[in-house]
Amino acid sequence: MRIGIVCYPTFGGSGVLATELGKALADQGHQVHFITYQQPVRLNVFNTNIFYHEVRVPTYPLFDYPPYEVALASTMVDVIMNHDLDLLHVHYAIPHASAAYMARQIVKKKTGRHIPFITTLHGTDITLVGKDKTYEPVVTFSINESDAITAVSKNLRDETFHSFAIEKEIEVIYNFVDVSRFNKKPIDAFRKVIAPKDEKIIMHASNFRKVKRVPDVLRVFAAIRKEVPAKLLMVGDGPERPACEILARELGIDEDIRFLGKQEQIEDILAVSDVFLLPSEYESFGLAALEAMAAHTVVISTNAGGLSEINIQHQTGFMADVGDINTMSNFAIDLLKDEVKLTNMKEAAYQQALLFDITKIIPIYEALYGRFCRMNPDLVCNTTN
Ligand code: GMT
Repeated sequence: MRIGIVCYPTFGGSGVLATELGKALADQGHQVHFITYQQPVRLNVFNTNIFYHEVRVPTYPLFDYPPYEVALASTMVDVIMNHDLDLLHVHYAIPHASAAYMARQIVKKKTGRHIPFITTLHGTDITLVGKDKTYEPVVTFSINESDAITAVSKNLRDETFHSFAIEKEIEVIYNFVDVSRFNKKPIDAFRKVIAPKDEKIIMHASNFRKVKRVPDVLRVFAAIRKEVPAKLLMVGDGPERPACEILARELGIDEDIRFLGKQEQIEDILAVSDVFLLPSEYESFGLAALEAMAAHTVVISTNAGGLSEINIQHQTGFMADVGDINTMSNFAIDLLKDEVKLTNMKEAAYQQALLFDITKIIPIYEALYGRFCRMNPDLVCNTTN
């Protein structure tokens, strides 16, 4: 098949997932065309089946806000027509679904062909941004116009039905992880630099937005550090980072924390970590947590959103209510003080991650695409448009 993938090219979960999906599809022999404004950060391989089409957004003095959605829809039309795409798969509804709708209408008018588009909902496109009344009508319309809609967890599917007037089925296709990439031996020299006295290593990775509640990471770490010698690695960057650096100093824990910024080799950092903290206000899925589990790192998180669909309480990790710093700290302290429990739980986390291995999820996407491929004799298309 010839598949167009539209996503944000950043370190965010939706862009990472979309890129890993495209790479895996290319390995299966499909031709994959990424359409976005920058080379996706995880698109770091050479594969003759992968194409990258940059969306250029020309500026003009009149434009206070250059019209990205128009440029994106036009690029989609160009790629569909010149590379004879079978379908588009857009990740994150805003503005990708409405741009895909527009591209589909244009191609239909020009050629009479119906180019199906599948929209995968990822989280904040629904729970935070999409609900805003400035965006809601367009989001509702373009989700409903999608030929198929998928959500990355049951929780996100339910949230979508709850917040929007959705008229068709939303299929849940869980996010995945390439376990073979994350199941790595720790690099001893790296561990020694971070934790020279064999301290436990705690880690957090995110985009440092409010929804991640990064100050809670620091407060949980401060409590752990009183009981267990430990170091904290903070991976990623975003608006809350400067305030967190100040808070770390105020809490007197800054000497035991390293802010590492954005990192591509996250698997090497996870491999030396014992516990991954994710105290988010909401996570539709928590791809970062799944990657941690695949690296034998125990996740201690909130029970918000879809996190309980991947992590099993007391078995593969721990969860507490949003803001319950005490409970998260106590879980971590008990675990880190008990070497046998820690080893067993790391293994349980890894076994759980195997259920979400890339090899299990890719065929589900391929089957979904197959339903819309023009070769399929039972073709299901939203042909009313
Ligand atoms: O977590 C973020 O803020 C980034 C965001 C994104 O759209 O890139 O992540 C969302 O999609 C990920 C991939 O499906 C999920 O694993 C994250 O849980 C989800 N984030 C939220 O729901 C806050």
